[in-house]
Amino acid sequence: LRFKRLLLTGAAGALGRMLRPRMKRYCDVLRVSDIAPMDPAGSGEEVVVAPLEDEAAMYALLDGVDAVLHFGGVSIEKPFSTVLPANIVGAYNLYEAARRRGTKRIIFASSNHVTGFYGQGETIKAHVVPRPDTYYGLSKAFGENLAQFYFDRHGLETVSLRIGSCLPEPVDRRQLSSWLSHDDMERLLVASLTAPVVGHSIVYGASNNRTTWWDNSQANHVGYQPQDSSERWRPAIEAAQPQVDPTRPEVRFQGGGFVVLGPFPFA
Ligand code: 15L
Repeated sequence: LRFKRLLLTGAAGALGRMLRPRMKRYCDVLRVSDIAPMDPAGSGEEVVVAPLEDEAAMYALLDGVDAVLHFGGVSIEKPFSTVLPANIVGAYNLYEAARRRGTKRIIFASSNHVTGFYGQGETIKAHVVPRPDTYYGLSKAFGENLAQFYFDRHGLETVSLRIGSCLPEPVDRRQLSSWLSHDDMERLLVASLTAPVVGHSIVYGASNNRTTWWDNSQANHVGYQPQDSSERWRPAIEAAQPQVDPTRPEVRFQGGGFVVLGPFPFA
């Protein structure tokens, strides 16, 4: 697997910083962008400061790019006025620039918070009706719809990744189900970049955990095969965190603590 140039947006973020050295291995040039400070360019890297809400900057950013890993934008719940320019206007600017530049494929860092109001007792497939749990989750649902529209209208392909909890290791009970290891994140990106035909596909980004809420059978063609599992952390997590009241919203719903965040807390 070798691309001429990949673009990684959100390179200063937690996942961007983890992915930058990993994804460099799959391309001649890795272009990285953010609005926050980034490490200087190493060999085979290009570092570009580009606000997602700046249409001209995004058009310049997409020049010569084979595929995009879109990890830029707001990654947690914020007021709608903060989410709007970064995640909604920004996603539009990215797709419009990619269309005009002829970019072939975008891997979109979506989130499990698109479906955060499904219950932790349910197992859902990617094609269920979205039930966003936050303005943040709503903006990711918009990004997925945008991806579908740009595929249907323009043939620009996307794999939308409904990422669970991508951390070095799981740290709470919820993450025993939602955890995605860093190595599995890399496997997910490689599969998403290399699957011959994806159209617009949606894949939940979780490791091969024993407990899961997500059934990826509608995305078998992407070829993602997770290798890691949260199971070895279960005894320590369950001992340290006694079972909490199952009627509490953060325990009832897949979105966990997100469902009670923000300006209009769940009542
Ligand atoms: C997300 O979408 C967030 O970006 C991340 O910070 C985690 O909180 C994750 O979801 C999660 O649900 O654990």
